[in-house]
Amino acid sequence: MSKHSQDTSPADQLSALATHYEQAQHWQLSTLFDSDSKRFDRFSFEAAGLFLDFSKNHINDQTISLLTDWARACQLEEQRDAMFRGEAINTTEGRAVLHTALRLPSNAKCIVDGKDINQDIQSVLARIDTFSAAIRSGSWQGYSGKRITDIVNIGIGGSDLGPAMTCAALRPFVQTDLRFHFLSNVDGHDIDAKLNGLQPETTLFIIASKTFTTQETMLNAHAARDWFLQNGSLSSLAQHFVAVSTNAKAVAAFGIDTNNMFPFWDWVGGRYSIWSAIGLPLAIAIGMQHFREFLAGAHAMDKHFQQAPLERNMPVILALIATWYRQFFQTSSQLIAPYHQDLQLFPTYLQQLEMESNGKRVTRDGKAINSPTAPIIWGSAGTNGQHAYFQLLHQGTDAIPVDFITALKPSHTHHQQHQALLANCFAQSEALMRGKSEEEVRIDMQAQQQPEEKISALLAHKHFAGNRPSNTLLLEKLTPTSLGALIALYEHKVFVQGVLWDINSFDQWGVELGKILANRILSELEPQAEIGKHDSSTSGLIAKARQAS
Ligand code: G6Q
Repeated sequence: MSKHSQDTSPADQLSALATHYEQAQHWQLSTLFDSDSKRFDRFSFEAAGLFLDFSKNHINDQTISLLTDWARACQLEEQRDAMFRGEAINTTEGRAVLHTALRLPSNAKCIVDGKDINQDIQSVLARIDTFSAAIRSGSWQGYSGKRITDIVNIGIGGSDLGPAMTCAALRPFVQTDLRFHFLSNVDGHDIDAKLNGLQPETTLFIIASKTFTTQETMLNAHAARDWFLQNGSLSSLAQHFVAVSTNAKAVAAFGIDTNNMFPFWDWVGGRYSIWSAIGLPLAIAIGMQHFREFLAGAHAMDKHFQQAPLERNMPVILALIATWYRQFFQTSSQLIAPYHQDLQLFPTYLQQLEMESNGKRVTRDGKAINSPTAPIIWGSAGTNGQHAYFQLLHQGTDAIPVDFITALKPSHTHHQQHQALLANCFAQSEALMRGKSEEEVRIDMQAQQQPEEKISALLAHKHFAGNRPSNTLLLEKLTPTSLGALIALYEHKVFVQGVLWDINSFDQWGVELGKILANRILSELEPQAEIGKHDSSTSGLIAKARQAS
């Protein structure tokens, strides 16, 4: 920490960083490695069971010092502590942000407005425990006396992505005689695809909606109810439909017994809700003991985030480096590359977490932000991406920072595949960083006795500029504990970036306009309905749909 970083303004720190960038933009990553044999040791550390190598980045000690000074000047530590204390930091919705309380140890206290909210949390967890155990053991039966074999989660956004991603990620821990399905899209094709082959007598529906008013979820829940009632009776609905919501009134109006409703609270944001009753499908899938390990993994990361110095604080380092690129190198996207097939949905999950949280252009006070904010988050499981879009990473015109994520120990016995997976993961970050000079291409081609004419023609095509940055995150193994820590790591990374940009990371007003217009257009799609005023494109499309119906 430089002497007065807490007393200087964020603007001062940014201008110091801008001056530093004048040099840093010319650094070659390969030279940084060649001139410092200890670079890996200096720019890597372990936290909450995860290991982060951030050495392949355009940073040196001074960069980290300037970036952490900037974070201090933005009062990161104070704002972090305010979140954990339960202050209403989601100012536009007047809400506290307390997903971290959901993963506290059972005996911890979390006093908010004079009340220990952990008592409520633990009592919901106890109900999840009882219910999930009953489904897993088969003591909870469908209307014909058979055990439940298929669980369909109906929800969207934060009420879908967390359960879907985690159930996929923890596949080896899922009870083998249970199948999980995630119905989210308001698209009949999705309903048909998900319900096809299911038997009403052995199917449980979890209607997951914080508000219990979301159009897609409500339409799909009613479709599922109708499908069920073709065979089952109204009186048996309680054995086949449960709800996860904050809205008991709407749950009862839908016809679900509120005894079968698992509540959560308005201080749990949708995209931060996997730790709440929204995690019910995961608890059923992996059992309560594993679900508690998942919560404990996240809690370990919470402690690290609260206690570690900023220079050795994993979410802080991830956030600072990502913001360094976005703000100064003007990178526009960030690739998430999990080299673990079970993490295939993790990039999609992070897409919501980062882009919905920090895809904003005004500060918490509503003033315009003069720098780029959240980048585009994208990605899919490696090695598949290597045979598709990695070409652009290596030789395209944009530099795209990558987070490689892999596990040192697999949950399978295919040793050769595992070694090949790791080799590819490490090779990609090396290739992106080091590249291949024209001279190296020439030497290779000459060694293969290629004619000079061909060498000249292909030199530019086979050249890799390199100097492309990445982080590598290593998990010992993908387990409930390490997955919990991994998700919490990115949650806090997003929080830190929100602080740096002075964004409210916990609202999402940008999704409202489309919802309102969709409702208006919905009524206009009816054949006789009057079509309101639209641009010619929208009116033309509505007319086309009406002609086709
Ligand atoms: C998440 C968002 C959003 C939300 C969905 C579903 O942070 O708020 O993705 O989770 O719109 O909302 P409901 O749970 O209320 O149906």
